[in-house]
Amino acid sequence: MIKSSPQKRYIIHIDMDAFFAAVEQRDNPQYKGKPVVVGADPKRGKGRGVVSTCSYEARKFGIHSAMPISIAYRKCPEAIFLPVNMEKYQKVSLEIGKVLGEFSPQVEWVSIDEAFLDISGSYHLFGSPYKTGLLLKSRVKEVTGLTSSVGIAPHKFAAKIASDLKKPDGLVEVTQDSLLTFLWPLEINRIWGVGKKAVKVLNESGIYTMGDLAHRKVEKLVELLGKNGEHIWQLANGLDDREVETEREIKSISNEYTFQQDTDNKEKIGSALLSLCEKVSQRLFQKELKAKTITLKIRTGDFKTYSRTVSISNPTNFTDVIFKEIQKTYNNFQTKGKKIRLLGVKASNFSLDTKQSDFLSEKENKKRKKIQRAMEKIKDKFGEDAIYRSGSKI
Ligand code: TTP
Ligand code: MG
Repeated sequence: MIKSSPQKRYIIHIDMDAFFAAVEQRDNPQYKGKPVVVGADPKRGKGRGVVSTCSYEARKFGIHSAMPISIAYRKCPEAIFLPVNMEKYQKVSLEIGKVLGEFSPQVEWVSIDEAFLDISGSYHLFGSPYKTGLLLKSRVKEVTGLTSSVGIAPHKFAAKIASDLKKPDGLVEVTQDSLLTFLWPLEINRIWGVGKKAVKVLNESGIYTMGDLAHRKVEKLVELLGKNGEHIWQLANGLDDREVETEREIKSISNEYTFQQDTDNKEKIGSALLSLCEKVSQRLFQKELKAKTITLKIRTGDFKTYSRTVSISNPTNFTDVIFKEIQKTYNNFQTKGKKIRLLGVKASNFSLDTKQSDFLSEKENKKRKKIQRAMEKIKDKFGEDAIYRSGSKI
């Protein structure tokens, strides 16, 4: 069923350009205009781990996020290789958050460097949706010294695609009238939920673009892709009524990780749990929330799913506190010799974080640095793909 169109909305999606690398170039002007790679230590091409991101100058050499660092080194040995300084990027992200708040009270963070804003009720203060986008970009530049790319559209799906089209420093507006002309020539892999497998299935049925998809019967899509088929058919037809969810409306924050192969390797399980806790903590921090309840989800190789919930006395958004609870819970879980297929960490039962500044107190900084170092070691050992869950496609 096609859902009825919601009332006229203007949604902005903003995504920072080459975020970690751009922050490093800003703080080290001698790196400006040069290939900069942020990620694992390349150790003259023999390092393990992956590229977190790289500057646009480095992208010209074929380097990209999640690429093994050894390959990145081979592609451009003269590049400037830098370690990930997550604390610094989180701080910048917080500054960006403040700027976004000037433009709308409805802001939803998707990851450390991207967010949606519903400007339907506020764009008139800035002239028009397009002018709002322009002003937003220039305020972000003014406050952080960084460039961003912005998409403006009647819904989240098109706004996210639009922000990506003219990177870096892009601004693309899609109006309700131009929505389908905008979407239909685009390839189907831009749709959330359409991964490599689905692309193959669709291609085999002669579906390559969103237009191809939109013109098929919805029943055909359901036949090919199951329930998700209906959702992507709606997106391709320009229908998306998902709201921009502000912090207070979010009931829980969770991240999951599926192992490439089911495992009972304690170190791999430990590193996945730590990374999941780090991501959940990062998102809590970003949304200025603290959680009172933490849930561990475990799926074993036989597809049975278990969840274990713990309450914590002092609401938190600190990685180490969450990780300690999760570790304890995992250790109490009886695997009965079964291997683990998936792990998930969920934080819920929120209270607003009123003491955000505590986060940056010296003591906490030291603690987080320690954790960060532990994570870097794990990344070095198993490769970042073992613990990084990207995929913020929408
Ligand atoms: P992205 O927005 O995907 O990438 P980007 O900002 O570096 O570049 P672009 O201009 O294309 O948007 O991710 C934001 C940050 O998240 C990125 O700077 C580093 C981090 N990240 C990883 O650590 N690993 C990854 O695989 C990806 C994709 C991102
Ligand atoms: Mg980005």
